[in-house]
Amino acid sequence: MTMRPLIGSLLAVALQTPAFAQTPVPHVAPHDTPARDADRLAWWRDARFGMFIHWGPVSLRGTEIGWSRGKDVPTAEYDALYKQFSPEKFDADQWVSLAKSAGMKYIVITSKHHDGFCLWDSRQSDYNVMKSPLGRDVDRELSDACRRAGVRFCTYYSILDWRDPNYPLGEAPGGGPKSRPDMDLYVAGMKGQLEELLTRYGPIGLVWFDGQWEAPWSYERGIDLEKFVRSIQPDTIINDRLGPGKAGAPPLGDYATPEQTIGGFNRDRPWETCMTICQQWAWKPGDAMKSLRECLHALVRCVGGDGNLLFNVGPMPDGRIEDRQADRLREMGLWLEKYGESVYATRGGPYMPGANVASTTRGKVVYLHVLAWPEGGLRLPALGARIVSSAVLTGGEATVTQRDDVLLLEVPASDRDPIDTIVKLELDREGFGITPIASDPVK
Ligand code: JFZ
Repeated sequence: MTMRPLIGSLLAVALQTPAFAQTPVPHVAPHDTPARDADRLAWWRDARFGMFIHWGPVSLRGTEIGWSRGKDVPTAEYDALYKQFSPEKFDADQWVSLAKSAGMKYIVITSKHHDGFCLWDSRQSDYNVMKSPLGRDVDRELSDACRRAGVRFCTYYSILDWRDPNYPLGEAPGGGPKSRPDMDLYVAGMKGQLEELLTRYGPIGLVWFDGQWEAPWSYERGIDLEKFVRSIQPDTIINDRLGPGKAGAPPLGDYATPEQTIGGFNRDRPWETCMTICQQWAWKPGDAMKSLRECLHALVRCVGGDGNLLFNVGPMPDGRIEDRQADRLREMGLWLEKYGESVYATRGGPYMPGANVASTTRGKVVYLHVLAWPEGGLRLPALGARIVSSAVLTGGEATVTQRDDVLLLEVPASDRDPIDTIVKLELDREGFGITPIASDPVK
């Protein structure tokens, strides 16, 4: 079963005529004015923290989605898993409730990963969840649950498709080039699927493209895809994985996507680290899971760098998110309930993340996140602003002095939080206006 191209292309194939003239997609500049771009990203910048969900029939095997096809799991076996996919405990409201209790403001689900399986009722391809024993539209239920809860629904979509015969490449030993690929038909089918996702599931917060790196795809195709998405939902945010980069050409999409690593401090190009709470993107029994310290430090270092964190869970084959992952997320949510003012709707800096410190700012407030304490207290380069007052959000007292060009921060050991001591500084000016400062300790 391959993706059915748009009707026009089918007619063209049937009539052996040049591709049937599709309704021209209105030209929409991929990047509007900077103000328009900033407006589109505003909710996302303030949100700072999202849930990534990698799920599909592969959860039945506990191996990696897409990448284990034709490797850990023989291709034919992998592609037949959907016939056993019956996650009877799938409850979208439970997933959304967990995301909210974690303090996550948006959810991105793998509507279609590299293996081509669709988690929605796609008319373009029968290889979809409606043909599995579950027989329910996961994107429908999740998007509705998100809307009920005030969480943004977002979709991951893989440009490559190692299963679809029209996509030239496959990812499997011996699965190499397909016998009769047709990229034009493939792209027509892809646009048909994106049109389904962008017209039937309400406002889409963002489209998280992926699978843009293989030879059949190009920067130019990425530009075309960005225009296509914007022509349907101009307010949808799009990440940078629309296509490979191109020397001398502007980056694609609205933001960069460092993967499994904290992005560098950058206030100009928006960015979001995507990271797994365990090791694997899709569920794996017994997979090593990050400690609360690792999870919170990832979040604080992202926001301190003026970026977002898209944190991934992999639901089990029965549809549940395993308890230990859910518990870790709830621990993060409890921390955010107490200290979220130092994360949400802040910008990174003025101290750039370093070994011991990250910082965020909003208005005339700067939040110092002290993640480790050097001997003798913390000595940072001076802020170049007067400190009107200070308080330790995590409890206790701090002594903050600025002399010459050194800011000295002392908090008694008994008042230091083992994960993150947050010191709130009120300044005499906007923190965002202070030139970013390296936070390496000053002698
Ligand atoms: C991609 C996916 O392949 C991965 O499964 C997951 O969805 C992640 C969020 O995004 O990660 C990649 C992308 C490219 C390579 C490896 C992993 N690569 O080129 O080797």
